[in-house]
Amino acid sequence: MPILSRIVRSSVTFLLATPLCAAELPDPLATATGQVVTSAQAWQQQVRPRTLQLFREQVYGVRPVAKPAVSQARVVREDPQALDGTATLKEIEITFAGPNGSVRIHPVLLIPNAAIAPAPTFLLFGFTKPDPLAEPNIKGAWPVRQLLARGFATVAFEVSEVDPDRADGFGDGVRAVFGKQPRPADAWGALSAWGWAASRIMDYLETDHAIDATRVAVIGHSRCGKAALWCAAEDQRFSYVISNNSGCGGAALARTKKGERVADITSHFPYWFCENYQKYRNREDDLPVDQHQLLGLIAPRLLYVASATQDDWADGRSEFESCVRASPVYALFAKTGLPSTTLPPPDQALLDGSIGYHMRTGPHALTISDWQHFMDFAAKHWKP
Ligand code: GTR
Repeated sequence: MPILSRIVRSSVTFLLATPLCAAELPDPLATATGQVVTSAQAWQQQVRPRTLQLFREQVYGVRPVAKPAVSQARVVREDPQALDGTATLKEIEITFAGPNGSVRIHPVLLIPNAAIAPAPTFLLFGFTKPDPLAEPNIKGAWPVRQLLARGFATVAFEVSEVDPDRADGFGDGVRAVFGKQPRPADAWGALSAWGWAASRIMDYLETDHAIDATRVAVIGHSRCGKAALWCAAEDQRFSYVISNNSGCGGAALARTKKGERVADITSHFPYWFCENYQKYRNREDDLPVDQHQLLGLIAPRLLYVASATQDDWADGRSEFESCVRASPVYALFAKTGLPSTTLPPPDQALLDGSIGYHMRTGPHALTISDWQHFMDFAAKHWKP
């Protein structure tokens, strides 16, 4: 887009965004006919299925298969004395077989040896091969020792093992195993494929007696934060979802956000979404849904959205606004979503509602300090 129109557009967006009038966004409580529901049951029956379907058809794509008939998980390596004897490490191999072949992924699970009961677990969508011995790095930290010390188990997988994170990756991943050619305009994108694989890891966790499958969180940073949100919208077994700096196509509002827009993300990363999403380039107002409704699909479960002060591309203010706009769904379940409608000062976490939030000082990254808040939120709300 020419620079001038970009500037004009973003200043208009800014004016609209402060304050934002509720009528400009789809109502997360409205049915197809515009009727606003007033009970959790009515929302579950009349709003949730339709909202989910709209996100499938227009944004992330429709999954061709739920749980595959042939999906095998086995522990290929076990070390009961990992990390100086503090943890049991299990390397798991999961094979997905479909009409066009098969794909294998290798998640790594660590369980605290000090646990006396099945452990609550953080499942990380990883950019790289999971390595519990690596120093947590700035792109997608996995602070294994800190998690274990607080009694959490943790499992990580590399998203590219599921479906390669590149434009021409369709033929090499799980989407090719189950996909048909030509691909329909609502065929699933890579974000959905990654989330689908996390659900298959959940299938395994449900069989592991060391894990409390009622307390499994999915967490991802940036593109993986988008994938984690969509994963938990599709699969309600996850009781907690964490989106770190997920921005466009994640926690931030498509209509009013600054920084990255639908036109940007679908030019650089078209394969993350279904093809239909491209219809909304420079036409976000025509989207039948917006991202606060994605957050609403997590209700009444725990949700944490984290932003960063220097991450203008993701737009932390918009991520916060989205949490505010999702909160009426939590209210239907007699829960407080976000406990405040005012953006908190940097580094001050809002932990009292069922939606947690903080804006960390610094750049686009997943850091140990982000994780501390996510663990604090779990310790506060995640009761056995
Ligand atoms: C950016 C992209 C964002 C975000 C990020 C990442 O370039 O525009 O939407 O997902 O990459 O995943 O690192």
